[in-house]
Amino acid sequence: RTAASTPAFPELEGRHPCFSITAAGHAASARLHLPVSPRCNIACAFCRRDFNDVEHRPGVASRLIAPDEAETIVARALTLLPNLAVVGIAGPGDPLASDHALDAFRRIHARFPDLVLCLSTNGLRLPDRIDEIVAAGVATLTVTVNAVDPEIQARIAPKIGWQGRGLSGRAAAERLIANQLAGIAAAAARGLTVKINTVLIPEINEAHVGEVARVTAAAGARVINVIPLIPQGDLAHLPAPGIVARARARAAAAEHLRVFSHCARCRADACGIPGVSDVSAELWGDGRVAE
Ligand code: CLF
Ligand code: SF4
Repeated sequence: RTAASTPAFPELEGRHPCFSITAAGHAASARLHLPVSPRCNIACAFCRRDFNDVEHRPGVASRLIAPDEAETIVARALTLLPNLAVVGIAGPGDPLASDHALDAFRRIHARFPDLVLCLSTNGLRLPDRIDEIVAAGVATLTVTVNAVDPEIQARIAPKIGWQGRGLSGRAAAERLIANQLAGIAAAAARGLTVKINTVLIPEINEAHVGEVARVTAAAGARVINVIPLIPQGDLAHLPAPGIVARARARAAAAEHLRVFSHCARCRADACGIPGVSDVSAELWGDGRVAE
């Protein structure tokens, strides 16, 4: 076996579609996203959260669910998907900006201890919530880090809310990056497997992805997922990154971290194997068009 085909995480290969580096491992298990997190605490320029049944992208769900609905929905998903292995929370807002996600995870972990719990966050609240995250049973963590240079980051998320007040520009970027890196280190030290999601944004961070990988690897991340920008919101004027820019960014990242390359840019209420199968229309009962 070459290094490229050796699973990076033998304990997760075939048990987590987003931490399985091989295509076979990726397709062996399904994940459910619970759209339980109503708010966000930062303002990414490309973000456009919405509730609808038709768009297949992050930030979108048919409806918000309450934490006490989570167990019933997981039980129903298990009847639809015998290979369900992962329950993730990735929106529609940030899962650490309110208590809903950790409340839902605690309930699921108590009733279904064999499911892998997966949290995806912008990382602003990671350092101060890491104990709660571990106590809730979360095993895999994704932190979206789009820049480790405050000048670049300030163009991507110009504002954040921190400790009851708003920060903007360079001050916001410095706080976010510092918390992301401290949070990654704390999570890695507590035994979580940490993945980085980096949105590849033409003209802003396309030459910076290798540096993101280098710095986050040093902090304790194990794998990176380079996600092409969906041009929308305040970045609607930018092009989607082309195949050359994607390949270049992934090659630069690969110098420092394993690269996950099967990302399907999932909805916040997706259910199935990312990019392969989707039973969310049956699960949510909304007649939604499948992926
Ligand atoms: Fe969901 Fe994200 Fe966990 Fe996977 S999705 S919270 S790590 S269980 Fe996966 Fe979907 Fe890409 Fe996310 S394919 S958008 S990387
Ligand atoms: Fe949107 Fe996520 Fe950014 Fe919050 S962290 S603004 S939900 S993309």
